[in-house]
Amino acid sequence: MQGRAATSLGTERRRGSSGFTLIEMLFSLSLFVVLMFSVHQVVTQSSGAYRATRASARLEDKVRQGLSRAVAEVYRSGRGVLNPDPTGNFGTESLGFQQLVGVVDGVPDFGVEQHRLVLEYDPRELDDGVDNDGDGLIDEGQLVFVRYEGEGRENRVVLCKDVRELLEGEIEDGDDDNGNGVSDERGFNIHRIGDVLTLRLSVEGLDPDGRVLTRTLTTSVLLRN
Ligand SMILES: [Ca+2]
Ligand SMILES: [Ca+2]
Ligand SMILES: [Ca+2]
Ligand SMILES: [Ca+2]
Repeated sequence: MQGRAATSLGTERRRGSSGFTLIEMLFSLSLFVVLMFSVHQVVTQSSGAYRATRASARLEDKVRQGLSRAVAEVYRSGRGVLNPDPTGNFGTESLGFQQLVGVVDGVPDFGVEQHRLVLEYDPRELDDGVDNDGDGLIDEGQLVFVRYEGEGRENRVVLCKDVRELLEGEIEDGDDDNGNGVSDERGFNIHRIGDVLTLRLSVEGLDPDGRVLTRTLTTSVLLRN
């Protein structure tokens, strides 16, 4: 009895001096490690989700801005000054046009200056199915506005980069794979039905894991006659 009492008193003294027994400390430590690991996982997952959301939002901004800039140039055009007239099954990715400069006796005056919206391959990219410039995108293009085409004062403005080679959901097979009424359309396409000019744009980017994201936007403009 005396021995057990001495042992018991010794345990109490060890607990009293350190606050915890060795087993309690090990248990606390392992619990702490598990908790920290869980917190780290949650933080990593939420920052990954945050970066993915940011990448998606940037791409949506990009396609919206690109298409808005194209519309801002073409909305002052008229049905009779489109070259080529983008009707039929295919529309066009290169549209020449004139812009309204005034109205004479109730008749729109489109002037003589020629402008163009055109989808070109990125200058560092070739049409070869390979990512030549190593940015993770294959055969990507850029949407260009050519002001005063063919004149000495001609100037070119890139309205949107990283344009998809073909519009989202489309493959080059002569058919309308994505069901939008136009066949084999490029990543930028203009198509006319009656007085309505429809512009379509698909852009690409990479998510934080390097996967290709695509965003597509379509808008329509009512043409003047
Ligand atoms: Ca590329
Ligand atoms: Ca290429
Ligand atoms: Ca289509
Ligand atoms: Ca097709």
